[in-house]
Amino acid sequence: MTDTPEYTPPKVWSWTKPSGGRFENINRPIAGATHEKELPVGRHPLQLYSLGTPNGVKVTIMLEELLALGHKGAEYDAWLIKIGDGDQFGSGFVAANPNSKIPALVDRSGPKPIRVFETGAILMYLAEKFGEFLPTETAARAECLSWLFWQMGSTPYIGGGFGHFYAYAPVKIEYAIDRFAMETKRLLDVLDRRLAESKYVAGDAYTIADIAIFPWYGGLAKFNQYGAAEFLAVHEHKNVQRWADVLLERPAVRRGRMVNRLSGEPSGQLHERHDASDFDTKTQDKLAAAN
Ligand SMILES: N[C@@H](CCC(=O)N[C@@H](CS)C(=O)NCC(=O)O)C(=O)O
Repeated sequence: MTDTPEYTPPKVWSWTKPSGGRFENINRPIAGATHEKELPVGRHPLQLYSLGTPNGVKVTIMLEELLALGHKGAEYDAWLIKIGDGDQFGSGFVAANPNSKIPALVDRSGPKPIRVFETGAILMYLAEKFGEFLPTETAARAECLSWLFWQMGSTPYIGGGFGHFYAYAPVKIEYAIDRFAMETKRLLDVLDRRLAESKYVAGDAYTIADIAIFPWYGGLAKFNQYGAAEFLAVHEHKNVQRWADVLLERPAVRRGRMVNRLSGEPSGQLHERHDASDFDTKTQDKLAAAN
């Protein structure tokens, strides 16, 4: 292991200097709003405030899947929350999600708006509201929820652990990268072994477990997330590769990946979605051609 300077933690930690790294401007040790800003509200029953990160994409895939099944009540406005600019600390967003993280969903279909935050909760809420992608039989439901919460619990080790120290931290710390690369490889192996036994994560049916897991593990397997595909040898996880290919065939998965996306091919970026036709007319390539 390479040497890193010794650090002796003080008795009581205090916020004396910026943390460094790619997200230092938004990292802070306190919650709550930093400024007054109402959230916009569109015409659809569901209002989504998000960004096209793996967590954001879980919800847009789910909504596009529900719409593909004909659930008109799943029509949604997807508003862009630029976390790099601190939009998640506006008062309206904090009212929708006191944790100041995208995505946040507000269901305005009933007499009173209902806020839902945390992607596991959002996926369950939508699955139960529309009666889709969450089995009702006891054993199948338990399997689906087990994998859904496996994703929710495991992914911070990938994003906040591996991704942070491999790609974003201001220094490369061998101990931290090894620690989280080990865990990320182990998690990929957990998923790979599961997918050796069944077509989808929770069994024969496509569920919210696949929808939650795909943006993270599919991102590593197929989209060189964190520039780490070679480092993590993701091609070795053959069952994850097979499953990710199957999901990528789904039109709703492809559409969901485009919504609120700010990077990649202009034709794959739909910054905001307010109508199904926006996929044909408002992607960044179309908007540039029209100007
Ligand atoms: N456990 C949360 C995680 C959400 C999350 O980490 N969102 C990130 C983007 S992927 C975020 O909003 N970060 C902004 C910040 O940390 O200030 C969920 O599943 O909804």
